[in-house]
Amino acid sequence: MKRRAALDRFFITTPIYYVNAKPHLGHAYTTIVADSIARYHRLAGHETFFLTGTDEHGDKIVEAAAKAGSSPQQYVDTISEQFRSLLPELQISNDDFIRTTEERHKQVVRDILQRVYDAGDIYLSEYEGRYCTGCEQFLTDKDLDANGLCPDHKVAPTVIKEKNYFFRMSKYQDWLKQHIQDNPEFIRPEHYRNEVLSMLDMGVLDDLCISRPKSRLDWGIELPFDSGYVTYVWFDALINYITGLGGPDSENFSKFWPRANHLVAKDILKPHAIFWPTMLKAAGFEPYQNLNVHGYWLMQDTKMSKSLGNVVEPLAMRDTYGLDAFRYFLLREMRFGRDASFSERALVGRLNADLANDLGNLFSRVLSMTHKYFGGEVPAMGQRSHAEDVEILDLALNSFANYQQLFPRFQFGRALEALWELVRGLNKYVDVTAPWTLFKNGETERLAMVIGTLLGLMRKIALHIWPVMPQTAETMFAQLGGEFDPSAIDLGKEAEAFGDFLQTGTRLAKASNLFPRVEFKEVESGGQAEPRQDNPKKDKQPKQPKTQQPAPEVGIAEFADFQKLDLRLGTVLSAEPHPEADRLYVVKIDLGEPQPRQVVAGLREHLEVEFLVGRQVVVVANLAPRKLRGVESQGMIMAVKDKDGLQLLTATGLVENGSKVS
Ligand code: ME8
Repeated sequence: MKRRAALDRFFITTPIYYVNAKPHLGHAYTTIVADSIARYHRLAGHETFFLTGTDEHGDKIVEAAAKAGSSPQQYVDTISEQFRSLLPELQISNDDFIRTTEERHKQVVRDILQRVYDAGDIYLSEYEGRYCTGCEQFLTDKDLDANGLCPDHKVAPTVIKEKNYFFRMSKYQDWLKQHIQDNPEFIRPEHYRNEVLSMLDMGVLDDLCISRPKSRLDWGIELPFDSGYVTYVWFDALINYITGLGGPDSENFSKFWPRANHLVAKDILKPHAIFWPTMLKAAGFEPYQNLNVHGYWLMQDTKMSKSLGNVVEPLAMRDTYGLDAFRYFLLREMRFGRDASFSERALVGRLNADLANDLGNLFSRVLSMTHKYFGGEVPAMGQRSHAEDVEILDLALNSFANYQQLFPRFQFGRALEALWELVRGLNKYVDVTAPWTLFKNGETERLAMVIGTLLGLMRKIALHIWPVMPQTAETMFAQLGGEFDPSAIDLGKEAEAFGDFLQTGTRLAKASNLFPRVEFKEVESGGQAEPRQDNPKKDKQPKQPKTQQPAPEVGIAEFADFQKLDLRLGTVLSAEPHPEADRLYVVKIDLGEPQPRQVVAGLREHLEVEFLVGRQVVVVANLAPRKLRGVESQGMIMAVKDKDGLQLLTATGLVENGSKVS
């Protein structure tokens, strides 16, 4: 096979994930997006480097290791391996996997710290601030919610006062603002760029505390200029993007850095959009090319996160629905940059509509017709004489052009939609040209034209979906009698020149059902899909969240109706998981009565035990007792929900337990 010369280069990174819990769908999503974009660039002929890895220093890791009863090193080795071993399971084609505890990384961090120190941009000072271990960041008033808690982790930050080293980040504020203004694509999509610009407009950027005294934390990279301190985990972690290329003096760094594309979710916008470019500038490097920011996968309106525990297991999804269907769904369903709710029902819907009906059907019907009418060989095509043949080529030209415009700009949903216009167009083309009638009427030349056009365009569809569904694309290529060799393909040319349809006489494989339909069954706890027939691991099916019921109509409540309600404040004493229902807690509340009240509450997907215990909540105290999955509930905790998740109702200050709401 002839190889193309590399026309361009591309460097894509995922965040390096904290090893304080095992990977979930959120991590899988970012990594699958990075993989798809890396594959796309490889097909486009670009020399591509794809880096992922794990972030292994900091308080958060030390805490998690202590909880697990291991040493930090043992702990990070175990969890990092869980992240690494997930990659082949999801067909991730990364070129390297970086761990921040590796020696190669420690050296690069020290080298860069020294450069910034020598440039005079690091100084020692006393500092007092509020630190959130979950975020591994000091938080300001603006960062906290109305209750003074970290909005992501729902905990009050710890006040810390100590002498530390600081990076003169404020010095680069004007430069950064100018850089963002001059480079509209530097942070994308645009609303995140605007968010960063308004952060920069809000006031003077604080200098960044970049050290931790060893007396408090010694799990980190020692500062090269003071052995009493280790490096702040974010300063250490961001530098992985340079270590992964081989360090600042490596050939790969000079080759790939100008095309560096970071991919992150909005939770880590600030470190990537503000800390990182200013650190690079101070160390004497160019900024990265683009920061690509996506939204959150939500579970019932709450961010899916390891600290909240409301996570979906990527491997369970793969086992139930097949890897490519899962990958396709993630890219098709989330509008890049916006939040999306994860639902297995929607996944099943997509699988059946787009994959089984549209794509799978096209392949199986065209392949079986080729076998029936031409003995399974690609027929010789004559002249294109009919309007519908020209129209379908026009549609194909448009569809591929749109796809190639949108995909590299991270607009995956729209890119796939553009491709599916062609898939659906080809199914229609089959219906309109009716090959079975052409066969019956002996119109062999016309039949060859129709089948040849279909096969040729199906091959092009297969190669365009390879970035998202590599296994499926390779199977399709095999069915079309060829082998998929990404290095021999020039995606740009494929979209314009249609002279390279399948070679006459190529033998095709027998048609097989690429995507069997999946039934979605309503069960008590929501819905569950019947697994694919080829799935050996049925027992791994995850539970589906309950679908939302329509809100009951709200009528007028007379004052007397309201008076019937006995709402009281009480402190949560304990919250235990319900033995029979994984969404419920059995909560004990001090309502100022001789005995604590027992309330069964559906808060488990939203709030942690640590968050609940000690908190004052509003309880409907005169609700008739009832049993929920076998456990008696003597009231109801009041909560409120919006797009950002669920919050508990409480008073603005502490009140005596049992106080009545009026
Ligand atoms: O922040 N929806 O690591 P992390 C979408 N170590 N994506 C999600 C998600 C969700 N609900 N939950 C997690 C860190 N992610 C640092 C990064 S980089 C120099 C250091 C994905 O383990 C998403 O990519 O908390 C998010 O940015 C990342 O996991 C956070 O991973």
